[in-house]
Amino acid sequence: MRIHADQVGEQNRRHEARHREAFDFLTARLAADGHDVDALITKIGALQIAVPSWALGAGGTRFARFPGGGEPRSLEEKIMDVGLLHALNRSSGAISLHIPWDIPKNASEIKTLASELGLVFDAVNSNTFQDQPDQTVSYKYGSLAHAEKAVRKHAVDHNIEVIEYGKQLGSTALTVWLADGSCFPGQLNFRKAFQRTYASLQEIYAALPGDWKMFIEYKPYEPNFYSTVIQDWGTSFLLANKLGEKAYTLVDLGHHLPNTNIEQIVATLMMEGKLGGFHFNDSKYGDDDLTVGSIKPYQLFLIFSELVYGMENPASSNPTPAWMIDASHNVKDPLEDLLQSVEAIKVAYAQALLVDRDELEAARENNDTVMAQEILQNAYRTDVRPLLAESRLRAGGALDPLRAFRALGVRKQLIGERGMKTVSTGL
Ligand SMILES: [Mn+2]
Repeated sequence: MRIHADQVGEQNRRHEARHREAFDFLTARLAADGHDVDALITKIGALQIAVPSWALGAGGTRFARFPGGGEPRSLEEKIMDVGLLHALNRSSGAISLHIPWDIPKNASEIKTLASELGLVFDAVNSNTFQDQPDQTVSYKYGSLAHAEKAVRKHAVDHNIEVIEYGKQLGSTALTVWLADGSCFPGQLNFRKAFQRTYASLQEIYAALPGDWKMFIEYKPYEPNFYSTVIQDWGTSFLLANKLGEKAYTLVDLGHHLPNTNIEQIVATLMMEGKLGGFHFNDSKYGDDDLTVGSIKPYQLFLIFSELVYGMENPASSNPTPAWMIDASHNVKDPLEDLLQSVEAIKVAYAQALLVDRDELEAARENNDTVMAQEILQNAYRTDVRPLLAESRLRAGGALDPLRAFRALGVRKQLIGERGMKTVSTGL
């Protein structure tokens, strides 16, 4: 199924009067505070967040999985689903593939379909955390860090194969996340595990095309519960620095121990020009992969405040990070969940754009703690949703993507086309 412009227009007419009232009210306030509202809307509209190919079906836990019906059965259908999101919010214009779950069998057809829907291919993701049915070696005790050279080589070759698939589709980045680590004290020689990982990554790095980046994702625990080889941003940063200028750290919001100050990590990585990728989700306890902004929206705002500062004051080699959602949907409709996540990301971004940087710096230089907090929270407490709606309207999207999704009966149609019992590849 596809959503057409006239369907979106029809939905928008129902909400237009209400939107206009809210937008005019906010515009007057922001303009009085010295903001260029059109410039804000342009920036908000330009932020595109990639959707991972594994997030389009129901996610499971190790206890159970409860699919909701109409899940995409193929890579083509996954791309169609991202196309539906993008038609509604005009902000999900990229898809991030996971190999081998989503191997493009006919790259040129896949590329054509994506471009018809206004989508590009974001970073490609390798998988060395599970054994594939035909695999001759096992990742049970690691992949790039494995004690046996044959296993390391298999994992290196897989990553190089992923790069080849990415090249066919026009991706320009490889994300490497390793489950490598140990479950029990004494199991692993930390130094050897690091050195093997570094050597394996060097081989993969050597296969990167000139215009590609490598994103190194860290995680403190799970599936290994005692140690993880790339456990934190410092280890990822160390590897990225040793590898070279095409290697960057990737921050996944769920990959931190409770109460870690993620915004400070972001600030440091951006200062060094080494923040390459970003995975959005939210969590209460661990890597819960919940809807972005559902648990800690203020933390998300503080992180975006540092991201905006970093982008406005770039290090010489600083790229704009690749934005991606990395979430799992156990009880929600995956597409509705993704619409909510994109909205939460853009709300935090828009609020961060409202921070008066000059006033904030003045307050900091004067040790005016009270005013520094006021400035941040004034921005955070602004209801910026009319700005997001206006940016969607100007881009041909829906004023209210979630309500349009329901009013258009998207899930019902998908179930009609694909059936109740379909299962999407992924986690
Ligand atoms: Mn991730």
